[in-house]
Amino acid sequence: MTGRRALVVFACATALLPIGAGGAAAETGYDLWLRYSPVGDAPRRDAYRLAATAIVVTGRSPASEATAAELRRGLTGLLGVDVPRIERPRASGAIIAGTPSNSPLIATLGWTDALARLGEEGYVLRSATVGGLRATVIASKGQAGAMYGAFHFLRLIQTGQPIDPLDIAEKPRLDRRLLDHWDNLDGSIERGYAGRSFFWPERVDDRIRDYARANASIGINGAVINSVNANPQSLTPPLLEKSAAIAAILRPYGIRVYLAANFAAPRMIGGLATNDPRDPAVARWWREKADEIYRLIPDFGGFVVKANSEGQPGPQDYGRTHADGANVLADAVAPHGGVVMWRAFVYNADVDPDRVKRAYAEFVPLDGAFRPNVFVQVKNGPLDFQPREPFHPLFGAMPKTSLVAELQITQEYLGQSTHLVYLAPMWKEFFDAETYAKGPGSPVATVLDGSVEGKRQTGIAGVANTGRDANWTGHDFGQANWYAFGRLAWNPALRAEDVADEWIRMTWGDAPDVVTTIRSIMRDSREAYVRYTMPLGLHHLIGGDHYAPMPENTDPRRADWSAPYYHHADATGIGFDRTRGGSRAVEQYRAPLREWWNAPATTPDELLLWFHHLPWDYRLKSGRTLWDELVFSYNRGVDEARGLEQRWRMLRGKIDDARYEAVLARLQRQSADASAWRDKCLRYFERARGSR
Ligand code: GCV
Repeated sequence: MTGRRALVVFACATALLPIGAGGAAAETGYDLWLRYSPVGDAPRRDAYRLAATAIVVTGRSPASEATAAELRRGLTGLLGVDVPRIERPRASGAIIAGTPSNSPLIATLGWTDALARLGEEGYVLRSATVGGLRATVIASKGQAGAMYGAFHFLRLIQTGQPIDPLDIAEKPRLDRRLLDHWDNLDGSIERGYAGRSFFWPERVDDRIRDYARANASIGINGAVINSVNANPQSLTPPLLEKSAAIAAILRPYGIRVYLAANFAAPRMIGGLATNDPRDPAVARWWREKADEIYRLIPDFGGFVVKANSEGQPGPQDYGRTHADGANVLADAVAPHGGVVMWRAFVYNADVDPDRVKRAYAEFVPLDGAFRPNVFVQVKNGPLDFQPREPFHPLFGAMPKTSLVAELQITQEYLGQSTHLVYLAPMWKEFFDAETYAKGPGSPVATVLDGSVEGKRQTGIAGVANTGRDANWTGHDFGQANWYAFGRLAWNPALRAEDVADEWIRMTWGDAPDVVTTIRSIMRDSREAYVRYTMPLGLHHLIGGDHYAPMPENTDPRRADWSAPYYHHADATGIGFDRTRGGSRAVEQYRAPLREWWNAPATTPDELLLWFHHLPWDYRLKSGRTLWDELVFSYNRGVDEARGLEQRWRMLRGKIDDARYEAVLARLQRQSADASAWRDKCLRYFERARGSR
């Protein structure tokens, strides 16, 4: 990855195209938010140059080398002068980065105890006098923390912040911050919209290092490199060696490899007669497999498992529970410090009357039955990554079990890599949702970070949207969702607008009108998407490849893959009755939510049809009838989609033409799609309404 400036310095032309008509050098998007383009404001740049004259990283480990290289690349690109790496500060303005153990200068500062409190990944960024000279110290107990601090320092310059004086201390709120790649071993990607996998071509792909840099810059520390619909071959020796080669590239950047495991691997690749988790031969097989993996990948993170879900094998095939299944793998990796992330995305082989109740029903009774190194991995909502869902009722309902939240960065149900939808507001809605697990003041974020239930192991996983497309994510704005996921995984309390602001300045430049316009587009995009696709709590009005509107879709394979299963639109009304008079799904939430959501009047409009089947003439808080409100929402969404496109057009000539045109083309398609969604859904519902 090279910034515009770095093109000159490092003579590497991967990311830039010839100058376009707009005057700005065209960009491919490959550099993501690490473009390091020169600071334009001369007085500010001069101040930065005085405060950053040289880099002092004395460590020689691969992690230290990577940190030093990034500082050099970043500072040289941003400041437009060579910022050399030296052994000792000779003048003021040294950037000293490292740990007390690999930097004698940092060791003498007396910060060791304070750094220990911030942990291996926490860091301080502080202006200090070192050997009588003014310097900036980036210090951590661990090498990963020093690297995160270096990226933070670069981000300050990238976003135009002051760097002298500095006194910043940070540590992540969640321990395991993973990207889950649904990458298949044949190089295809399930729900991938940005080209093929860079993990599973024949040879180890060069871009993995740049992927690692990008992840380290936002604090991602784990990657599940194969799909949860796991091919058992991933656990065979040749592919484990390939995983080990990938792990070696990721390791200096503080990223551990995890693998999705197929529960039937003992039979399918081990030649055993059973996969029964209570069978000693099965337990031995998993132990030996774990030992083999750790010989190749000493810092292997662990297994992610999708079991008894969508046709995947699992412990229930043998009359055992999810805890039995998770524990046999957990025991295998425990001696090596590994973990198991056991997914709660389950729904019955026989279709339930209300599919969203299934995970809670299966997992709550198992609270306390999982080994300490098991996480139960729970999607943000109880259905499946819809544009809007209530939070999953398992959050706050398993106090004795470590939970990992699974978010989806790839926009399977949100316009894929064609629609511009900034997902941070949706994730914030999830983090901030009150669970009432311990009364008021127990939002999902406090369940996740362990504070509300006293949990020590924490984590979050995002289903990645990356592929081999030049710009990694297909849509240039898909990058924003990757970025925002990492930043919010580090600290769920960050504001979506602030994260957007950072990303825009680093990715598109800091001209005020560019920042303001893009920020407003991003801010409005998710709600617009909800309005023109599935407003008022509607969900799953879709089928096929999960892109186009299909409210009529009836899937012969399963009723709960159909749209009418969820919307129940007919002459009497529309919506899924999940109240006590209906499926009783409200009972899975704590009081007072279950009371509020049991009655339409106390259910927020955004979730109305998730919880209620209401007559068409039901009157909403707006004073409009339900039908009129639906029409109003769809029309408003269409107008807003057009508004995104119109605002983008104001940026012509202000950003590089290549990315301008690429985004414009997608926004045009998005406007057209928004109208198609409205027209199809309203026509369908109108017919249902009239079928009295
Ligand atoms: C990996 C949804 C997706 C599937 C995905 C599944 C899951 O159903 O459509 O592609 O499979 O979720 O999360 O396991």
